[in-house]
Amino acid sequence: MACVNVLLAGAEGSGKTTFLKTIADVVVLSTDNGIVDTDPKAPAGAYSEFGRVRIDEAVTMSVYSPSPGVLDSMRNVLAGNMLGAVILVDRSSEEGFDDAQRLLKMFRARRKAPFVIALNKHNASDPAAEIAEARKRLRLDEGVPVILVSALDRGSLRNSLLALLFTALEGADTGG
Ligand SMILES: Nc1nc2c(ncn2[C@@H]2O[C@H](COP(=O)(O)OP(=O)(O)OP(=O)(O)O)[C@@H](O)[C@H]2O)c(=O)[nH]1
Ligand SMILES: [Mg+2]
Repeated sequence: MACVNVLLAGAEGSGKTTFLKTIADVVVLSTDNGIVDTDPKAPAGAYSEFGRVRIDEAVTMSVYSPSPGVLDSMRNVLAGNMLGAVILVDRSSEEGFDDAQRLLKMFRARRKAPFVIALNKHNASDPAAEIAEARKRLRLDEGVPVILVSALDRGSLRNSLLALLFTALEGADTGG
């Protein structure tokens, strides 16, 4: 059984906690006061949410979602054995894209780790336009997958994790 680490990053209110609660078998919240059951309302101060997702018989993913303050250190800690990141974007607010842009900048600066964009709270009536707009606004390279998700829909979240897995495997194949 392979277990890979994944970073789930997203601005405040983008849906990280909901994402984890929907897809993970177990979700815990780690704070300075120890590990406690997760709560949808984030506590004050630094914390990290963690969930384990069984993809199939062969692969389990450990998904870490740190609070913004600890994102930087968390990424360093995980850099050695992190598969990549799912960057969750709240599509419904103007700030959602700005926040995502900031995260992307920080992420790209550090390491060429693969990532995918998970577009949450989108308008499902025109998926192609949603994806095209996100690509343009986030200035994404061709190879970066954009997945439309709902943090309440397990299947869509699974798709985003699978997209990251495939992207990382492609990168490994080509040495990139
Ligand atoms: N309808 C709908 N609501 C969502 C979805 N994802 C998140 N929400 C709602 O958006 C709000 C914020 O979601 P959270 O999961 O708490 O977001 P978060 O990223 O953990 O936020 P912080 O912990 O504050 O950074 C909650 O009220 C959720 O119920 C979604 O896919 N669809
Ligand atoms: Mg949260």
